[in-house]
Amino acid sequence: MNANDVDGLNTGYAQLLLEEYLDNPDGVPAEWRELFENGDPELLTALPGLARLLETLRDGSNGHAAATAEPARAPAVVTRPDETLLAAVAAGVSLVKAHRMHGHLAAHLDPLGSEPPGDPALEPERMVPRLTPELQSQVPARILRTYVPAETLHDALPALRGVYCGTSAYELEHISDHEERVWLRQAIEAGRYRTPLSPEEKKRLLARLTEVEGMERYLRRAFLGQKQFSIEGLDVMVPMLDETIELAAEAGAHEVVIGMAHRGRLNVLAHTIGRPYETIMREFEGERTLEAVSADPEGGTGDVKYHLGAEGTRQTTTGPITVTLAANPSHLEAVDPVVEGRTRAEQTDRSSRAGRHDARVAFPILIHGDASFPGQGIVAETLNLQSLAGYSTGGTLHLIANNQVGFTTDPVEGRSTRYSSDLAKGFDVPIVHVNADDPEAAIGAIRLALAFRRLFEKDVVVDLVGYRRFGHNEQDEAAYTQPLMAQKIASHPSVREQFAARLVEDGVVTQEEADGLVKEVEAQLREAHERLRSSFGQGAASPVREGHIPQSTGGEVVTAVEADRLRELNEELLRVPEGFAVHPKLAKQLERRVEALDAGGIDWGQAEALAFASLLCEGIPIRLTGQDTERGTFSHRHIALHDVHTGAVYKPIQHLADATASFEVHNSPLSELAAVGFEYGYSIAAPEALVLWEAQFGDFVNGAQIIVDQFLVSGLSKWRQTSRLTLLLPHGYEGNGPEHSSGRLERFLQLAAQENIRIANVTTAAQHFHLLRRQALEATARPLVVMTPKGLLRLKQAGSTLADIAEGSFHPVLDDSGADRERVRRIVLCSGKVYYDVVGHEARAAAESVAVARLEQLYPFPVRDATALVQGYPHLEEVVWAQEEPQNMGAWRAIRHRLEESLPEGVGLRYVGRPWRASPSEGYPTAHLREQDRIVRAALETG
Ligand SMILES: Cc1ncc(C[n+]2csc(CCOP(=O)(O)OP(=O)(O)O)c2C)c(N)n1
Repeated sequence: MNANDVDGLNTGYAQLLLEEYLDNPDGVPAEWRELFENGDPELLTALPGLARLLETLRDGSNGHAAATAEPARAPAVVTRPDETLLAAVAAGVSLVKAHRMHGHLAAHLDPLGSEPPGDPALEPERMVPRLTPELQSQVPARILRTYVPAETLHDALPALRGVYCGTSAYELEHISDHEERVWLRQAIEAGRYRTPLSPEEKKRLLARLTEVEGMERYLRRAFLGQKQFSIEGLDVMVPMLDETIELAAEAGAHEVVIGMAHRGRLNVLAHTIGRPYETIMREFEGERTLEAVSADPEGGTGDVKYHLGAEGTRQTTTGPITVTLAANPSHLEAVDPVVEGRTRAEQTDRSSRAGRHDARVAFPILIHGDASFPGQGIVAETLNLQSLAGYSTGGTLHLIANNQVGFTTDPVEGRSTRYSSDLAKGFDVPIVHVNADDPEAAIGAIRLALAFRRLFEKDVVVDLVGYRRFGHNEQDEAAYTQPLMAQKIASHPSVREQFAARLVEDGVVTQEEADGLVKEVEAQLREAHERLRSSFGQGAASPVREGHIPQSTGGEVVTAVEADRLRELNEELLRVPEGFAVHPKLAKQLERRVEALDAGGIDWGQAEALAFASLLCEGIPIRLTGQDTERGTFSHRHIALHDVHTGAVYKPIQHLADATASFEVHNSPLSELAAVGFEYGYSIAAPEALVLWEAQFGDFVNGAQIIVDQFLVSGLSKWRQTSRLTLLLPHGYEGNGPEHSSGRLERFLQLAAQENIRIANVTTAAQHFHLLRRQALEATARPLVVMTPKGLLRLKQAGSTLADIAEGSFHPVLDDSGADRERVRRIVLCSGKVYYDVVGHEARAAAESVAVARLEQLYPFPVRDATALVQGYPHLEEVVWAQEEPQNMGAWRAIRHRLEESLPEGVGLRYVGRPWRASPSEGYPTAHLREQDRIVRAALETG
């Protein structure tokens, strides 16, 4: 090592290494060890601070010292005063380090006063040598590399205890990024974000806490026994959100998107979003109101008041900002990825190429429960999205509303780790714990968190430790299960009471002023309630409306695209930059796409790419994600090309000359739940975009069942929230066993009602083309679930011609074009890939009285087309529904009655397929083949 090697390094870095060295001499690179032990005059000239320190050190041993769990005892071989001092320096450094690492163990985080466990590493008396006050006074703080204001170790120690073991605590030493760690240490120890509040700020804070408490108390009195999931015990959350919004706006956000559960939600609705008290009370009064109707669409079910979403505009010192509270189901934490997706959509400019992402524009906040944060896997899945290029939102503020109990479950029953937040440590994010009874510390935590997010664009966790003043809800008695805690809480003054008392004591407000605030808030609430009551019976409340969710979602859309246009797009989709080397085998496959336009045989991948490209030129942005989706699980898509020599990636679809919208495509992490939740969130915030998520195999979509059940299919009915989210679920029986066969079509059909979603299983590339375009272009947005093929992706017969896509349109039903109508007595009706098994079977030729037709759209059931189909055969005797899925799965049970309704008098309906089965398919390929053969023969066999 020479002086040149340290160009750009500063003394700080060298001293950090020295700290490491003192703690563990083998833990630093050999050249630095060499330097610390033997010195290098040139280098020492470059780093004078270090030189001075080394000089002191070289007078003694290597100075290594460590805390010990043993009680203090005299060091064995301390003979010279210098050596003792040297060892004291090392012990001092260890103490600084211990406070950073373990200070949280001695912090006073529990408002209910439980004693922290502490840690021996934090105790100066346990150090070797024993750090007497005299010895401490001889150690200059400057060489301890701490940022607390201090002259010596003696005054640094209480300062460190104040910072790390007070009502705030920090976990940051697990962070792998050195710069982030150093920044956090500096910010925390220098108290950069714990600046004392001004008297004005304190008064405002007291007023806010008074509003928060006042509202909960009023609601409890006025609506005795009704569920409100009171915030009390975590009241300070509302001023923390105020501060967050203020700082987010200052950093350039125009929207804050919040996801939270039941706890404190009504308070957040009123105070953070700004919904008038009346509208909240109206829901308690059970009146159907304008607001209630807007959340309870015609024919929809609506939802309970603590699930409803809301949006408001807040004034900040920087200007107005939109604050959105996402609607969410009871399923705790399920909204997390939805909020992330929503935020990402807000942050994305979708006008060209790959889209432009600017994380400053919107800010996500997730408020978690202390029991649900460690318990629900979706939290980990969501945390894993934070730094992925296709998913990042530039850092989320995670606020754990930690009331130290989950319903009736104590923390020891609910998690295996000390803190509720521990999971987050694995995601390299800082964690700040703060006592909810110290509002100033809580505000300080937010200031630090937001500064960190702004600088590093990463998530931050604030674990707000409070309590729950009452039961889980207002009908529960907390003392049944947490009697001691309940007893403590009963005599524990509220945060408002404590803060008011402090401000009175400090002379910031008078007792009269503090009491006056309480009266004022109560008067406001009473007035709002009276206004509401007097509006009853005066026609202000809307009458109950009977009705239905708009049923006509099948509007006419032109999905065909001119042949010339398609040729141009096809060419552009194959164009790569000069010198870009596509894998030769792949290049050959892609070249076939040129021939296919003339010779036929446009396959799925090509049809899809053309559908996407044409939409981009019509200004429709597209976002496509899924596991390995860029290539496609079945190697059929190849939307991203990789240079075989350089590894460079090029996506021709992002370079179309006439595109006026963006094409985002990302391989997703190996997640279904958060991955689908994210896309759902994205799709509701980007209603103009075609957002698609592809399952690796359709079977895996059940990993996202909560998002499907609670958002995708029911969001419209509950919250009037719908989207164009399109799920591509590879489905079809090809002998790959129980887990690679079924996209669980039956589940989606069971969940389909009131035209909430669309479900299709198409059999040609052209149908896929038209289906996708229709989904993007139709005026009425609805989620679409597509059972996509595997084998058909390249099956010749499933390929299409240029004319099919240039002139055609989407057909919900495909008739048998080769059938002799006079001869046909039976229609075998099927859906999806089994069609090719039927028409390709050796028994097909002999079955002349059989027509084979396809149901391509399963929901909404195409009544008109199905009726026309059967009416087209004058001598029809029966319809056989043939499916490869077991009888309790697939489409049969959901569409049986629909088919019956479409059949003329005297025409029978019969089922052919696998029998009732507990598992979707056979595990053995030969058993599969035998079963497929049996099904097809049964469908075709006549006489
Ligand atoms: C996925 C899921 N499982 C179970 C429940 C039932 N449940 C409702 S609240 C609750 C306790 C939540 O505790 P915590 O996360 O600490 O939030 P708190 O209610 O204490 O604010 C439970 C288990 C639920 N809503 N969601």
